[in-house]
Amino acid sequence: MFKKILIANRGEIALRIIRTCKEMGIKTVAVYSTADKESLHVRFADEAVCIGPPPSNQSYLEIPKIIAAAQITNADAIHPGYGFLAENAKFSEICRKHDIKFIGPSADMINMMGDKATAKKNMRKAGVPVVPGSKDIVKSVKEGKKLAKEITYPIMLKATAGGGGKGMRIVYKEEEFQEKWDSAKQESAASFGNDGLYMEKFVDNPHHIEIQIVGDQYGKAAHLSERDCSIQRRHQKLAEETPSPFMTDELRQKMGTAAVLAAESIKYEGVGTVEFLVNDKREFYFMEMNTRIQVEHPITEEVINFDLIKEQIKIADGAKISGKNYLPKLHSIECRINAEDPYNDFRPSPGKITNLHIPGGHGVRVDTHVYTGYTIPPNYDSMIAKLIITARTREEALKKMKRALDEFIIEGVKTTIPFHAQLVSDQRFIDGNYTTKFMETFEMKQP
Ligand code: MV4
Repeated sequence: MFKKILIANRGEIALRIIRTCKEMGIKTVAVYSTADKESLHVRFADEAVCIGPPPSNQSYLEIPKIIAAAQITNADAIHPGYGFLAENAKFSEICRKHDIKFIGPSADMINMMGDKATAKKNMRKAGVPVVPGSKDIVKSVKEGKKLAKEITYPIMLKATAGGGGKGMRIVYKEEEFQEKWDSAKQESAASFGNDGLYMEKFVDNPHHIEIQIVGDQYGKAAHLSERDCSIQRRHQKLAEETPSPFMTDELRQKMGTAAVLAAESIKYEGVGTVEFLVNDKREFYFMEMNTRIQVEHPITEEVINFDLIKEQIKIADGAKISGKNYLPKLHSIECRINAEDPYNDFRPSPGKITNLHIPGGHGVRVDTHVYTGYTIPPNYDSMIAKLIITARTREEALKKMKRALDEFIIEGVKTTIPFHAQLVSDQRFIDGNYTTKFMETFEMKQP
């Protein structure tokens, strides 16, 4: 087993990884920018190395500095967390070349899943349901128009190097094909340095349901059931839950099997998430595969009583997985608490937390790195805490979530707590009757 793991990340996920490492008797190394000098991940790691000034591209994204930090502290593995370098194939490869175990997939695996058209081709070959569309990148407008006619409009153009909605366009009729093609290519080239586009039949009003999978180095994979991530705003997840209120036992069995098939077909190693679009007829289609631990992993941990970070570290160290699939025994909901103002278009609100009270009680978990007196730097993602509520039923979980949100005190900055309090009081949400379109018609009631 690893003796010392460097966590190439910050915030709540760095703390989350340090916690599991401590329980496993593994030493930890934190890396931090000067903006994070007073962060808890620095405080609770066994060692800490300053890797530069606040901007991410001069600190948390600086591969040479992170490798150097691992070398001077003699770390034998690096955990990338999520975001930053978690899905950076070059980083995975450079770790391998320096004989430092990257706790995540190989560079080839990251590249394969990072190229969306290639990922889809592999999934289709493996027999995983995919949205009807182009077999690969669309080479010209002429080819695109011909294919669009076959699969019928509306269609979606998507950036192969994309994800998270960038470089994506819906084309409703042939007349607008050229203009949508040009703008998707332009945005994709600007965002990813790659303007390759593929095409899919547009799935209207979909649910975003993802399946957690684990795979070991011996080609075995298993699933840990679903997370419904449909509550999103501008492709940012706001809240997630498991089980999905839209799920049925039959659909879970089919999606779980498809996700395991996806993982085993590419010999996926580590923890990963297979994202699906699900339409109102409960037909599901492969969307993307994420090769990292995700922000929302705690709700899965809570309903199957499992430490996913521990599993990830053990797999990286060569452990075999049991191969057992896990079904949810409880209900868990996560609200992402961001330092943003929900009454002002969710604009970021960094600054000093002058007073903090964290809710507690049965079934309440808060994953956070903030504390009273902590100053939220403006340089990074605005998420400051995850409030995870677990109960026997969805109804109980919703009541407990409302109570916990009302008890959650964060003063000195604006937060999205009032948004979540209104979300869990919204009849459509309470009825479990929502899709990815929910936020388009959600209005914050003024205080
Ligand atoms: C789609 C789609 C409808 N039809 N593909 C959004 C980002 C990326 N994950 C893929 N996305 C979508 N792909 C087809 N063929 C609708 C979306 C989509 C979406 C998907 C999941 C969660 C939120 C979303 C918000 C807008 C669009």
